[in-house]
Amino acid sequence: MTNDWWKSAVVYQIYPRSFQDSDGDGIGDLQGIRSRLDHLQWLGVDVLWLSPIYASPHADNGYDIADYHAIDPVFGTLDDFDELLADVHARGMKLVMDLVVNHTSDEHPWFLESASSPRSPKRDWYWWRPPREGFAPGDVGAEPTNWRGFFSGSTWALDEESGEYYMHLFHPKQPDLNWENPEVREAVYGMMNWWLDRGVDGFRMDVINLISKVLPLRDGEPLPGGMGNGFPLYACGPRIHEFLQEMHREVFAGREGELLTVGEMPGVTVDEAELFTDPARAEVDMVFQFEHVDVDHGTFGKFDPQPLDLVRLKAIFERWQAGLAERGWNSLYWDNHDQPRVVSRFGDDREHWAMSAKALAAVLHLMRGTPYVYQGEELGMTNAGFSSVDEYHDIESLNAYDELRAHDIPEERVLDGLSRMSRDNARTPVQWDASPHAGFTTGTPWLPVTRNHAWLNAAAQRDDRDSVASFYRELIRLRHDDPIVAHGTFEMLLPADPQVLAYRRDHEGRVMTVVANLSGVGALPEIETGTARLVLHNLGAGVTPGPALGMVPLEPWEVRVFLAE
Ligand code: TEU
Repeated sequence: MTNDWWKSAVVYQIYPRSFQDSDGDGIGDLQGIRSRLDHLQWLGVDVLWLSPIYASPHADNGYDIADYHAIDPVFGTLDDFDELLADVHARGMKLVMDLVVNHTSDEHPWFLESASSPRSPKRDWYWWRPPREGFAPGDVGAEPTNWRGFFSGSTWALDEESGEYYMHLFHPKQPDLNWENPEVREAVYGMMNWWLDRGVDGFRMDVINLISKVLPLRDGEPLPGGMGNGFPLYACGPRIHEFLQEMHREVFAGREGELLTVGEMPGVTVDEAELFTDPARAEVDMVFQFEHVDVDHGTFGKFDPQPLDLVRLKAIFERWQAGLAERGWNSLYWDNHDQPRVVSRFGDDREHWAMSAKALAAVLHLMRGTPYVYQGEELGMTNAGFSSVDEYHDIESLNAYDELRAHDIPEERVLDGLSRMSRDNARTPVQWDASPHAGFTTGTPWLPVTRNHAWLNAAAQRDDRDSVASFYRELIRLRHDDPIVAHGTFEMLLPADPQVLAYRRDHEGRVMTVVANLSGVGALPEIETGTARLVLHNLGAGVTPGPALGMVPLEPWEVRVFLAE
């Protein structure tokens, strides 16, 4: 296997809580995943990425880990894990774990020891600070810095016992580890090697670009609403490359060609990503950037979504494709457990549901990079359609509701933003069939199944060669079979066209042209494809589209892929 085998691989993300329940408790589990491996093998994916399955109090659905060496009982046991891993390997697939080491749970023994006393030998495993000078513990403004956290509110929580504060960029039950402490790094590397020695094939690294903070800790620039922007003081900090290169030496060295490592990096730039993913620097194989999934954020952020500006989105893709063309590598994704469903977000989940799901899939999968398919995306699963705040579970959404309402944003507008952007949209159970809970559970699902599962489900699509799932399967096959997809160059076409996303791939004299009308009205892209043959389209198996482009309008949401040999 070559060291960069992942360039022609496709990764499938499983959010275990919502994938398949096997014991009727309404929560997905490891044995449930085992029962669905046929679907994943049929789809043709190469790698499975499991969102966290470790022991956790689930304050943030498992991204708050209390024991890195234990499987949470809701998901099963280490034996269940070993059985799943053996099945995945027997089927020729790989399995990577979610590595959450910017923070632990506040119920992790490391934190319990650290918080037990200011003189604890583990006090310096986390970020503890006295109140701001001139303030008493608990005073308004006493927090050591003015940073606003990812889930609203301060990034500091007060420990009444000691009168000191501890840092948490996310939920108060997710205290940040102090990576300046070599004991912390050594413990993390030891845990990572324990999982790799168990047979795991790599890691997705949760917010890994946040582990190096600028010292000394200080206030960020003021934000509207009275807090400060700490992000420049903890994102891609001064020692981040040093830490990742040390991690590579201590964990990945000697395992080249076997593993896949992807760093989730909020706010990462193309230039930074080139450094992180340059193979010569031995840091990570690829990163998850956020520019294309932040493109529709409005005045008050994510929950103020704006209509898609396709020209802006194309410029983002073009910049990332060009920036990592020579050195480094892109990941390619629309969906994950933090993002709304792309067919509802950037497509049309009503009149042109299947066409738009397929067109969005094609333009992503045929770019240069490693594609990630999030569970249910291959079915064209849609947003949940929640209308009341009581239907939401996600801590980010619930905190955002409280914060926005506290700033007198009308409830109707807040609920509209939640219904379109909440992470819960991605966390409804996978829709396997038309039965009462879509075949996900025989119990009561922890989050309700979306009603359209009656017709939108895997069983209805598996044997339909025109289904969304069959289209994803064809895209994955194309990546496996034709090197132009993984290794071809990339050139964006029609950059200023507000409807059409088109680009050209070139490999050893062969040229692939992808042209997609990402709008609900007809388009007439000025693109000549000469004698190229049509190798893929989304008009249905029984349809033969008209002659080469430049002469024939594209239907709403029509995508065509041409190949000139
Ligand atoms: O997400 C990191 C992150 O940046 C998210 O907060 C994301 O920006 C936001 O949810 C998008 O609206 C990772 C995990 O993927 C997420 O599920 C966790 O909640 C978070 O880290 C803390 O571990």
